[in-house]
Amino acid sequence: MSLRRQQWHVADATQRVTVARMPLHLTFVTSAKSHSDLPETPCEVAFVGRSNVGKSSLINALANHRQLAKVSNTPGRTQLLNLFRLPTGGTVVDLPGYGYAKVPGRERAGWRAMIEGYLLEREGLDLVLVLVDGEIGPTKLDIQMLDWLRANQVPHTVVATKLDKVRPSKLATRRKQLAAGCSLAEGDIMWASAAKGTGIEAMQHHLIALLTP
Ligand SMILES: Nc1nc2c(ncn2[C@@H]2O[C@H](COP(=O)(O)OP(=O)(O)OP(=O)(O)O)[C@@H](O)[C@H]2O)c(=O)[nH]1
Ligand SMILES: [Mg+2]
Repeated sequence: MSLRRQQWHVADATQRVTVARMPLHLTFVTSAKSHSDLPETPCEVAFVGRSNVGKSSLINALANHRQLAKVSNTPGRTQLLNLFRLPTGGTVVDLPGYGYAKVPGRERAGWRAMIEGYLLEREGLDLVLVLVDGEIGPTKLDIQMLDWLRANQVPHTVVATKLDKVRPSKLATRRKQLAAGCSLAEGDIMWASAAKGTGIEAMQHHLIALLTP
């Protein structure tokens, strides 16, 4: 199956602008406890972030498919490495979230080994998208994750989620604060709302380019 390029017109007061909409035609492949159990990939993008930050929802929005990755109000819903594949062979991995207080210490250590092993050893991993809640900003654990990725030279980009929850009057300040909290420039951060679809097209284009071997 080839990638379908969908087009539609957004009418604007003065002109017609053509916007290319390219959902990621992802299909679920497998869930695994360890990166060593995942199939090989030519190129991969992983989604990492606090539990409940919106990783699975963002994957669904990018795929334009509501139930591809499991979404839940209960934090800790995603507990394995979940791998999805594009028709071109590129893959996306939804990682279990961190920072869920009710998880016992033993399980947290298991999570750490699973995620760190994956991030350090996964062949074909091109980019890690670090999701940070756009309304709340980076938590201590988000900053630890960013520091760890920098220290280990793992390529990553920050995506601020739940843009729809930020009041428009507060947005300019939130953008500045969130970037400063992540020690990044405002322009380095992608903002998105899985709920409203804002920012999704830009991410689709970026990811399709990255995930086409
Ligand atoms: N308002 C709003 N809510 C969102 C958005 N994205 C996700 N949510 C909600 O946030 C909650 C958690 O979403 P998930 O996508 O399951 O979060 P996750 O990061 O995959 O969570 P874990 O699997 O526990 O790590 C759900 O109730 C979603 O409906 C968004 O863009 N806007
Ligand atoms: Mg999830």
